[in-house]
Amino acid sequence: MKQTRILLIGDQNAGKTSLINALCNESITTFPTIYQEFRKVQIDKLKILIYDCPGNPSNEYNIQQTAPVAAIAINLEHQNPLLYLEYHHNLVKDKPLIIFIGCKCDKTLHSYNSIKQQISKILNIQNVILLFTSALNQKEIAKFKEDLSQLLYLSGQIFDDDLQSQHRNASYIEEQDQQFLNKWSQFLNCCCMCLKKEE
Ligand SMILES: Nc1nc2c(ncn2[C@@H]2O[C@H](COP(=O)(O)OP(=O)(O)O)[C@@H](O)[C@H]2O)c(=O)[nH]1
Ligand SMILES: [Mg+2]
Repeated sequence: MKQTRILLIGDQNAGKTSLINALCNESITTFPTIYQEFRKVQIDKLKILIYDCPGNPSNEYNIQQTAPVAAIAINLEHQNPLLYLEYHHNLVKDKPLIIFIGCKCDKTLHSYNSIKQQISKILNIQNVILLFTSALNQKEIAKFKEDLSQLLYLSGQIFDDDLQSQHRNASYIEEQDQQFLNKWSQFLNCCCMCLKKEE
């Protein structure tokens, strides 16, 4: 088994959590992410740990994660989806691999090439790695999985799972914390739902 870690950031509502849900065969989400969550995605023999970040960076938003890969989600539904691109890129520009993910491609008027060119121009980088996908389209998700795992293998940013077991304690504590936080976030989501109903 091989594994890697991805820090997933980008504007609130870009479709980050829905994309992870789709990768895990879960339904798309309608609630904002409150706390940085730690999710596991399996693509064949590659285990990917994805840090799903809330849209607005706060104290809880830990950018200094051990993830060697950063993914910046772009909301293709927006007329100007690259408004905060520079800001997000600045947060992760030290990562060895940065990829851009155009989310909600089922709902866009932007073309792949024009988004790629704009990213290149705004950030002044030559080799922009851009993937388009839609959490609503199974075909798109299957293609995304294939492209993502190929990209990760090619980049060399993957590691033997044995390495992970040497740090079993650290990883175990992290996962326990995560389970606790996930419960909290579910609880808070329920509260939000109740408040909405009362309004
Ligand atoms: N049409 C369409 N809507 C999506 C897609 N992904 C997410 N959404 C919707 O966009 C909104 C924000 O999604 P969410 O995953 O919470 O975004 P996040 O804040 O980046 O985690 C939700 O209302 C989702 O239902 C997609 O691929 N296509
Ligand atoms: Mg979210």
